[in-house]
Amino acid sequence: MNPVATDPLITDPPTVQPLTVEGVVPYPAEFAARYRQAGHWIGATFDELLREAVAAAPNSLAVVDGERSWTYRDLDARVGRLATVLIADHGVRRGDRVVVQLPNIAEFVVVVFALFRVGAVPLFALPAHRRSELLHFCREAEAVLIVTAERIGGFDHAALAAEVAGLVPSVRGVLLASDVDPASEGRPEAETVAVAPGDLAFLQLSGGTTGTPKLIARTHDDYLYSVRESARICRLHAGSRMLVAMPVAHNFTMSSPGILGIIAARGAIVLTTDPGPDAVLALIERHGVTIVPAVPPLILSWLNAPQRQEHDLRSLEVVQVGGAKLSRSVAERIEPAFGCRLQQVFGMAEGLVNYTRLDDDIETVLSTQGLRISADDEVRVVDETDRPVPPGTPGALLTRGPYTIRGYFRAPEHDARSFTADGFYRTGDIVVEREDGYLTVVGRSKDQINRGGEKIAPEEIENALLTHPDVHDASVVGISDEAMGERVHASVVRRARPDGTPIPLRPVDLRRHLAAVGLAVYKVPDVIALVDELPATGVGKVDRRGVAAQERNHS
Ligand code: AMP
Ligand code: DBH
Repeated sequence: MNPVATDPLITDPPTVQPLTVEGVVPYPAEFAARYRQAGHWIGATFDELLREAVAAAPNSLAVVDGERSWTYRDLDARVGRLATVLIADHGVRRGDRVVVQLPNIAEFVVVVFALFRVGAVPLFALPAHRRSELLHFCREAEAVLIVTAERIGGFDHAALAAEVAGLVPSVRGVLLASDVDPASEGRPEAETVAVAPGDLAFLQLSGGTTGTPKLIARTHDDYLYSVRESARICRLHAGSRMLVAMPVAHNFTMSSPGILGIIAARGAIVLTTDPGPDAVLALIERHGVTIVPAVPPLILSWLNAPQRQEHDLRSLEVVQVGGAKLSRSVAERIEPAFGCRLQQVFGMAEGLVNYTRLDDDIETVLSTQGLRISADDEVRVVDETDRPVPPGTPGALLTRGPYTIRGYFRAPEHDARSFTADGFYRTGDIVVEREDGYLTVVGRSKDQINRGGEKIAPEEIENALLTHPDVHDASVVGISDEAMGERVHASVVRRARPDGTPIPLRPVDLRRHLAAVGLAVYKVPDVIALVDELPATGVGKVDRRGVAAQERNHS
């Protein structure tokens, strides 16, 4: 035997075996091989992404939050210290799930990258989530830790996290943002384990269409591919500065190209907890922001702010709008108002992301939601029987590809409905595809409300309303709204007394009830109407379109 080949110092290091987390639906082996061969999956991890940025640009600005600004070196030091704390003080191990509920503060970046370094798996909760959602996330994911801020927007998240931790046996503790950077200077760094590129990197949320929100498991390999390509498509560079005014944990602001794309480009992330025009316009000017992602209601509020004229916004290169359909009339105002390019972004946490390109003609930018990232994104536009429709004809969008999941986390029954037998995700969006592959979103077939980019499953709210003892029946629909696109409208039938008269119950009682059961703030209906009966379909199921039509006739 050749002694050289067995010398451990000169043989290839053993490749790290992926860690199996039960309930993650893998890509079929032949597809994984194809995506590797094509160079999409390069076998890297998010910790490596940060370490490369630190090595290449240690003194470049990485994160700005209020008066705090950190270089890549600063960020890396904080990540290292927190990784030690996570391992040594909280017993966090590779593969462990950790619920992260933080506002747009610098600690978010530290926490997420420290978890990546440890090989643990952040689950991205939104600040608006409450007990109902946090309980569900912790139970579904068997989380070991909750990371949150003491207060967000006046709400006591520390108390909520402590309550949830007390109710879910897997949760061993709560880490508060104020303890994220302990004075542990000089403490020896705990040893981190190797992480495989095929490992589960994090759990993202789906807007969902059922009673409980679904979790989306993404790997380092697949997500990094979408991040790198997004950074290229959006022309990020070392001088890019992204203002994050929407919730930073949203899939859009994480990856399209998001804060991860910024790190790939060695640019800077500017965070704000105030998405109002005063704060946003001042920050763009002060920090020379080049790119800003927004949902349509946000962009509208910035467009309509008279003080826009008073700010020097010339640093802006691109305003990205996505998450919900941007109306043409608003789209037309963006380039003149901000003096930069508009980019429409149509994406989903499940995978597929489409962008209008920065050199597209203005008509394409105004009238479409863009083109897929990758030539290997398979896009099918089909009729009710899953047969392809010709270009230019509306149809349901199905997709499969190198960064689109093959199934939700631990939801096999749901997967049977949300995926085709050959692994295409049923997006629930009705689109028109142009000959050249550009998509325009024209409607929706899924039972979901898109409230200014926040996705809501009517069934979840109906179930919450039905837990009130005086509610006999409830139906929730989206009604169209100028600013938000859609608002949440609930019709509620009260229980009757034995003499047939309804039990007194006011909308305000129901709002209180929904807050008490711990429903996320944005899911509480904008309108609650007390009605005598719900319109029924032939088979006795509530006719959602009927309720929406009734409502339109009233307003
Ligand atoms: P989710 O699956 O919860 O990540 O939400 C993704 C969904 O948001 C998509 O399937 C669309 O319904 C919607 N969406 C995202 N971006 C756009 C856009 N630019 N225009 C219209 N709808 C969008
Ligand atoms: O709405 C979304 O989920 C979304 C929008 C734009 C998204 O996930 C994305 C870009 O990546």
